Amino acid sequence: MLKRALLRAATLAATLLLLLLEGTGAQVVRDPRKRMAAAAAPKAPGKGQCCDEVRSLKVQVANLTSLLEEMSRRQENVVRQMMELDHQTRQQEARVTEAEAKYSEINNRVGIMQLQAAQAVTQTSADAIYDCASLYSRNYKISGEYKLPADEFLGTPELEVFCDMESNGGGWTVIQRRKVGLTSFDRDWKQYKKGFGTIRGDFWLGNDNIFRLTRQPTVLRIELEDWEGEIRYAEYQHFTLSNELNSYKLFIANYSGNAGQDSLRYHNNTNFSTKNKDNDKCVDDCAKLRKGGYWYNCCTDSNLNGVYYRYGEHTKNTDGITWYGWHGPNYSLKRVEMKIRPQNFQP
Ligand SMILES: *[C@@H]1O[C@H](CO)[C@@H](O)[C@H](O)[C@H]1NC(C)=O
Ligand SMILES: *[C@@H]1O[C@H](CO)[C@@H](O)[C@H](O)[C@H]1NC(C)=O
Ligand SMILES: *[C@@H]1O[C@H](CO)[C@@H](O)[C@H](O)[C@H]1NC(C)=O
Ligand SMILES: *[C@@H]1O[C@H](CO)[C@@H](O)[C@H](O)[C@H]1NC(C)=O
Ligand SMILES: *[C@@H]1O[C@H](CO)[C@@H](O)[C@H](O)[C@H]1NC(C)=O
Ligand SMILES: [Ca+2]
Repeated sequence: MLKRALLRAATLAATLLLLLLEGTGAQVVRDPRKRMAAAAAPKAPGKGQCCDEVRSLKVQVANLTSLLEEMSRRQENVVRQMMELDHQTRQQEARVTEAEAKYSEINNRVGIMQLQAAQAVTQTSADAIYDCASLYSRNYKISGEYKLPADEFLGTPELEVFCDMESNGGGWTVIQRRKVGLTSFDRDWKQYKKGFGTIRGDFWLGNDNIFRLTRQPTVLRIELEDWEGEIRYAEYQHFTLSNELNSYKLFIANYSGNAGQDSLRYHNNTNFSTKNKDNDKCVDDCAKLRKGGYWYNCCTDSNLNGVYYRYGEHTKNTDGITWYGWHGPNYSLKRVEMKIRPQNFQP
């Protein structure tokens, strides 16, 4: 683009030069007598023709000069834009490098923690680790990914979990997270039973695992964030699931928080439903309507395993990640985390 502009400017300059020559020297050579006559007699007929030509040439020269000026202005603009782009690219590169450095630092920290946790487990097998709260009480106080050991007595395998060791005293085992929005939560019974997703991103820990973790008296904390960046929470001093035979029925009690009207209460004492298992209390098939697995009643006062809608799309549907008590039935939240810890936990 720049090259073409320069080429055009050069062509114009050449044209200009030609025109100037034609307008002055060329004319003198062409008809010297006429010129002399014109000088001698001002009213001679040749003079008007000559001056018209000169005037027209002057106009053309003026036009071309302004064109040239315009061209060089544009060229300057292009150069400035290119410099600006270059600057932006360098800034972006710096930001990516910074993010990468942070990511690998966090990765390292978590890696060390995992190693230490594993060692701690093998060294003191008498003192079992049940959850993030037991890790916290052994001084693992950095949030991240941990491995809970297999429980030989229950016959449960080892379990990867994400521990939130910071929020409200720490010791939380995260059982659900929505924040990236690329993992579908419209899954079947078996997948909700086992769990799915990635422990650092969006996931459901699995109904069997949640059941296993809530056999001791357990607190549930739900953190919600909207697209304006505001954060609210709902906490239940008591939270349990039934086992699979009893359809993972939900039991919650003693709500507190600032997320408006308690929007999980409506789902209390309700069986879990998925798209291939309608256990709700409705003639409708709530799991299919709301596109998630949840303790559907008829159907929802909250739908934390609903469809992830991004900003701009987040107010248009009723199957999103909703919490009616805060933003109503048509507002899909930006981030949700559900986390649990024992009632007797001491920060
Ligand atoms: C010079 O520009 C003016 C207006 O921009 C236009 O009317 C005129 O025809 C141009 N003259 C020549 C010789 O290009
Ligand atoms: C919940 O599931 C259990 C068995 O899994 C069943 O006996 C009970 O009727 C169900 N409750 C409702 C409300 O569907
Ligand atoms: C849930 O139901 C039980 C009774 O089964 C009740 O004791 C409890 O208070 C209810 N929870 C809420 C939050 O209303
Ligand atoms: C709810 O809180 C009250 C008062 O603190 C307590 O008496 C009751 O046992 C709690 N209920 C449950 C199910 O934890
Ligand atoms: C929610 O969206 C549905 C359509 O998707 C619309 O019929 C309903 O009026 C909306 N409700 C509110 C409260 O905006
Ligand atoms: Ca139904």
